[in-house]
Amino acid sequence: MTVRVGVIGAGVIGADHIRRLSGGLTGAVVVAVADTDAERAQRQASELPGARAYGNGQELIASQDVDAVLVASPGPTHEDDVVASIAAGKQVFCEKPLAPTQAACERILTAEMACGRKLVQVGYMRRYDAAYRALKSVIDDGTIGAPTLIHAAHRNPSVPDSYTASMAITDTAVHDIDVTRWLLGEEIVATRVLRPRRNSLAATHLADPMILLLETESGVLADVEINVNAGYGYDIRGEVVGEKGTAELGDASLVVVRGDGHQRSPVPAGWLERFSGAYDLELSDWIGSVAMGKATGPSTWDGYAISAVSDAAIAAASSGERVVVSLPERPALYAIGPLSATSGRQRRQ
Ligand code: ISE
Repeated sequence: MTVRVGVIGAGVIGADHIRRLSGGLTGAVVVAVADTDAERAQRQASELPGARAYGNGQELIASQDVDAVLVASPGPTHEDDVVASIAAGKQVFCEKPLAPTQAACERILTAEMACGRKLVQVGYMRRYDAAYRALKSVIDDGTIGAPTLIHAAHRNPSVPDSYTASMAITDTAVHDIDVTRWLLGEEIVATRVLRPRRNSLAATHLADPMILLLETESGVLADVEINVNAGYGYDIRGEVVGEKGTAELGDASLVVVRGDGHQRSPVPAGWLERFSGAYDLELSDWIGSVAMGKATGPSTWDGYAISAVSDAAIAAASSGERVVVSLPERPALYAIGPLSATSGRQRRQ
């Protein structure tokens, strides 16, 4: 079966997903492109044999020519298109965040639970990254013993002028929130935001960098540097400290150059470069899940649980206090199955 995909949002990540689905990946064809910028939608569609441009996502979702939907529009617009895809009974890949607030994610969760089957995969691609999978494997096999601490850094070289202060949490830190939950197989119960001296090179409306503290069910503490004006490159760090040892993400560069008394290795320029392999694998996984008729990977529950933490982190950033995360029990529809590379480990006893 070749999955006929409709893509909503032809911006940077949407165009990259179209390129992947139309180029190297097998099993899918992009037959429709929607964007609020009609010219951009038309330009993308014109480069895809037989594809059609749409002015909005709702028409694309309703099209009989579309088997599955990929939502890559800005986060605040995700909810309507994901809910419409669920109502149409179509599997949908939604770029992160599922939605920028817990309330919006709850409406998606309610719609999918009413439908009675999982149709949504959320684009938390780090679960498909080879380095993060190797890190998770070391934790899961007990090599370092029970985790106690995580030290992480999420550094962007810069961000566009459209990047708002809250996006440091709802658009950037959400990856670290998800990967902490996934690596440890448990939820985050409280958070705090610490602010160092502000980076004078950051845009005046951004309080950058920050330290996001995440406290998990079993008491693990994760400290995450969120730094979106690092300048030198796109640098993702992660070290898990266990009772018997530590495990750390390896260096992202593939080469070390030595000469004239120095050695140097390149730092990725951005997230598309650093996580290229992960994007391929997550989309390939999604296409396979559509062909099988069963959504896998990061679910609506993951998107909802992450939004609960990001809402709490936004409150913590404002108050400077520790904020408890408000999260109900995980519904049966989203029970964690056997250990898998993307669903997370059984809850830590
Ligand atoms: C962007 O939307 C991403 O998802 C990147 O992975 C993240 O590093 C960046 O900060 C976000 O703006």
